[in-house]
Amino acid sequence: MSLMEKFKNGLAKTRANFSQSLDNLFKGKKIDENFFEELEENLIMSDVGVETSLKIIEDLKTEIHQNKITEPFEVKNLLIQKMVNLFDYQSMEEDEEEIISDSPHVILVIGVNGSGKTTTIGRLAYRWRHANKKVMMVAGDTFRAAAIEQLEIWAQRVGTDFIKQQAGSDPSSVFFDALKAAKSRGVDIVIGDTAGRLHTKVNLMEELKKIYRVTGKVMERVPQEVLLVIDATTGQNGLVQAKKFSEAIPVSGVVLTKLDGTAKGGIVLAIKEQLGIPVKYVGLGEKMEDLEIFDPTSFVKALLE
Ligand SMILES: Nc1nc2c(ncn2[C@@H]2O[C@H](COP(=O)(O)OP(=O)(O)O)[C@@H](O)[C@H]2O)c(=O)[nH]1
Ligand SMILES: [Mg+2]
Repeated sequence: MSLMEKFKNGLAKTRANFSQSLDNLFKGKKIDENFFEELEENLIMSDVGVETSLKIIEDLKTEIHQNKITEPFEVKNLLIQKMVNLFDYQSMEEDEEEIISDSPHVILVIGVNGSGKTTTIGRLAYRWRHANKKVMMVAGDTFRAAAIEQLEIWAQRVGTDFIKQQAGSDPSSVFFDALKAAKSRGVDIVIGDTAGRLHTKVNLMEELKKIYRVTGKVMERVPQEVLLVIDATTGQNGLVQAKKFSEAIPVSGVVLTKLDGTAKGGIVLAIKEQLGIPVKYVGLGEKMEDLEIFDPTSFVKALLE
């Protein structure tokens, strides 16, 4: 199945909501203020976000004027183009290859409870195992015993190394041990879980900073990747929470989970605009294989075409 087909399947709900209402608009008779108002409303309803929607509309107006476009159906391709252009980055397919020459490659996974961190770690590990990489998972969410057990089950399923300590222990000490072990065992990729309890608690943010520092010390460089996991179904609210995390440590990419469960896939565009962080992976279902590299063109086309 092509990436676009996978996106189409996973985005069934969003597509039903988003593209159908837009399609009606594009079948209309003329491009007037009403047309733009409806388009704006549709974008905002789809969680694209107010600012981002306004920016898209403004750009569209300019281009429609410049290109003397008069038929609503012609706006559709223009809109697709605008949306793709919002992501001024390449998908990370190539980056993923580079990782191989750079081991142990450390990936920290952060975000609020329930966003899908542990599931994402399991799926990332699964991807890497398929590429014949030696993977280690680190049980850095020491706040709850259940979190450690949940990750251990993933480690067994996927077949990775697994480093844990008792519940309640200092997460940076778990990372310290894990990273030392990763170096001596020749691990290619270390994927670390972290706690996600109440993002407003200062000590959680301090904890993340400490993990970041400890990694720097043991590896003599900061983590190559800090992935912030956001639950797409929480919409604009999820974005506000995510901002707090990205203030604590530098985030290199977003993993947007549960896109299959929301009718508002536009959140992908809002993330880039509001957080300025590239979306690197998206979760499109509950299975082990349902984590995909995010590719802007396939994504936007799957959404609208
Ligand atoms: N439908 C769907 N469910 C997901 C996805 N990613 C995670 N989940 C579910 O979200 C719930 C919370 O995930 P978990 O990894 O435990 O979140 P954590 O608290 O951040 O570690 C679990 O029931 C997962 O199965 C996804 O992409 N799609
Ligand atoms: Mg978890």
